[in-house]
Amino acid sequence: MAGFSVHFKKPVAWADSLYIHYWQAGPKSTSSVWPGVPMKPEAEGWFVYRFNESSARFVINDGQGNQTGDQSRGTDGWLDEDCQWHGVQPTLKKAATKASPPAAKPTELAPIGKRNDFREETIYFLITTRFYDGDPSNNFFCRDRIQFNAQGVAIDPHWRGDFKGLIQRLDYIRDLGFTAIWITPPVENRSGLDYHGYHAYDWTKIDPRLESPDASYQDLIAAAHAKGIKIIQDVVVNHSCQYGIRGKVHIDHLPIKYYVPHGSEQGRVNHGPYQGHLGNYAWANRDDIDNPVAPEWYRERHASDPSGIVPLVDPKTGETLPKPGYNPGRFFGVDANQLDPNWFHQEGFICGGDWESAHPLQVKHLAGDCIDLATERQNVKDYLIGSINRYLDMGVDALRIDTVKHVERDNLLEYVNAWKAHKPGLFVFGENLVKGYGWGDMGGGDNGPSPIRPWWYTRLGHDPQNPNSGGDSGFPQLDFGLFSTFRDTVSKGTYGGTAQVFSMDWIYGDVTQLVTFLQNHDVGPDNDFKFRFKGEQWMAAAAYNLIWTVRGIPCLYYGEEIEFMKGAPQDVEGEKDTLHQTGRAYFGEHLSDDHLAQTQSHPLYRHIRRLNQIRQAIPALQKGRMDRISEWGSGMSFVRDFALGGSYAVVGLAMGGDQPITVNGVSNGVYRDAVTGHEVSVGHGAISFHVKGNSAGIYVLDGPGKIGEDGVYLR
Ligand SMILES: [Ca+2]
Ligand SMILES: [Ca+2]
Repeated sequence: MAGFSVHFKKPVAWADSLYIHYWQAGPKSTSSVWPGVPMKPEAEGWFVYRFNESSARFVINDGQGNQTGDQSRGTDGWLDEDCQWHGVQPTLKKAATKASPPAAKPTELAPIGKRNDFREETIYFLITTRFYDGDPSNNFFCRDRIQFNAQGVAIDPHWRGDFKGLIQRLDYIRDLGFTAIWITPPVENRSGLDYHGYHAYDWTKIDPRLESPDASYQDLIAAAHAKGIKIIQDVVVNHSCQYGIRGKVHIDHLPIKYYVPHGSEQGRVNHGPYQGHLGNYAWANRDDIDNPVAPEWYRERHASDPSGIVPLVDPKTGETLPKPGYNPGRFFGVDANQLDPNWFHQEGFICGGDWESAHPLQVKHLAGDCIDLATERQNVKDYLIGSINRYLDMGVDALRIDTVKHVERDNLLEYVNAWKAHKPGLFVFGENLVKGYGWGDMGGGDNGPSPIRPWWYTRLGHDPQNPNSGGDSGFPQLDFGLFSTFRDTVSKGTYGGTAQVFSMDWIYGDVTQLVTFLQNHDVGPDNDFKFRFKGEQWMAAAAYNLIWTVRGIPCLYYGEEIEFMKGAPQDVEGEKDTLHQTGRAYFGEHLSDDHLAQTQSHPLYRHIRRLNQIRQAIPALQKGRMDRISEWGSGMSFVRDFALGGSYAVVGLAMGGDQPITVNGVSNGVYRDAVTGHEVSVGHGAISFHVKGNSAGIYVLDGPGKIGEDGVYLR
């Protein structure tokens, strides 16, 4: 009889119904529609589906975010919880053979499919290429900013960390207590400096410099889900790279392999790994643009003349190449007057005065390698929305949208809402970078108008002076307002001024969904807003106490837990800087088997780990409204009240020295401090307690008592 049966042992954390989504099934290559067809339950947690075809490719999923990697099969088989195939049904595993969790047990997590409110998560943000290298064979230098050692050998490839390395260090992130990972855009990029992913060339493909044969994007998603970790994909809607979009639109350039600087000749300049040319050094024909919609002459040269020496006539000027000193703009620049209007805006590049004005900010090109897409056109929407839908189908749990203020709000919400419609319950947040409170027309010394400010994107109204003219848009933002105040508060060893920012919380659609942070790959809380946190360690600890207890979803930037590259510029500054001098340096050495224990013993690592444990256990810290806020520089207190979830906590924070805390007007009952375990009975609406310097008091009504172990700061 034709056909075969697929049996699958459902992991305990998965939902109770399973589906099998298949494609390339049998000679007619039939496929199912996501999430596929239901599987039939068998005994002892097994499920079965019988194919009538001779073979098929498929994934098994629970329709709620858990799924296997891609499978291929043509005979009966049993796939166990570890995704190992067996020809006959394997006997039950003994519990003892399961891998044991690292040192201290991470907080018990509900299965991903049951975690439908993103406020329950905390986020670890990393630049995939700079985190951990699991496969040196996919390493790749960018064309710019190459670091050479004393012998003149290129070292520290920009594309270095990868999915394989990230999979190998998921336990590290989980041990630190994070339940979601925000990764930089994984789609294929093209630029002289594209290791971070923000110069997309093909949204439909994962960049091959991130993947390995046994560590695809799908493998990463599956491995993260198996550990209860959600994946947040970073998405750029606003712009493409300067070469256009593969298969859709080409931007006119000369092949870079014909570029010869003034005073030199072809092959003579030391370009390190790009010696003799400036294209893709790993490809025999040494040119990185393989766009099928490029003109015939370009494609012909892409496939021939590897060294760039056969004379080529520039079709635009009639000049013959290679020619030393010939206009670098023809190789590295973009002619804004020649762009295809079906795909790109036609109003040139952003200049000085445009930064605080909505229209130019939203239709002009951000930079030479960020070309502004015509995001209001249907073909652009279809392409971008459809491309990202595929990753949502693969199991991506949330999206982070880049350069939000460069796309008009209602236009951007079309994208956000389309993705949410495709995957109901999807969490999507945005990056609207502002240095300052960012209240726009609502005051606060802001030079810019509301329609380019974070709060505007969290709302639906159209009155820039009345946030309540519209409800919640469902598109929360990174909290740059709170971040900006850190320059004058925690960076100076005080909470003084923090209450000011919370007094305007009402302008946001839902302030509890903002994503809060101390720093990220672009900014830090210092006078110039551009360095990794420079302050004392205790200041950072006090900052995390604040971020983990006030409203919002905490997000940590990779390495903060060990003060990695403390004080370094977040990005390259001078003409000659390379990544190892910046906050984007490679982190992997701290994650090697030899150094892991040392990394995990850092006081801030222990501190953040405990804050995650505490927040994880107290719903009021995740979702409660903030009330009774009081702040006096060296201390701060407030209530977090999550009435719907029956969770209520009084928080006191102390910076520098010890602080006595008293909060009036609180609920009566027995409170227990999650930090010290200290118990207080309140009968007349006032609670008083003592907090040690740089620690926190987190007094939870009917609380569970002390959570985690004391450290240098929380004690
Ligand atoms: Ca690698
Ligand atoms: Ca734009």
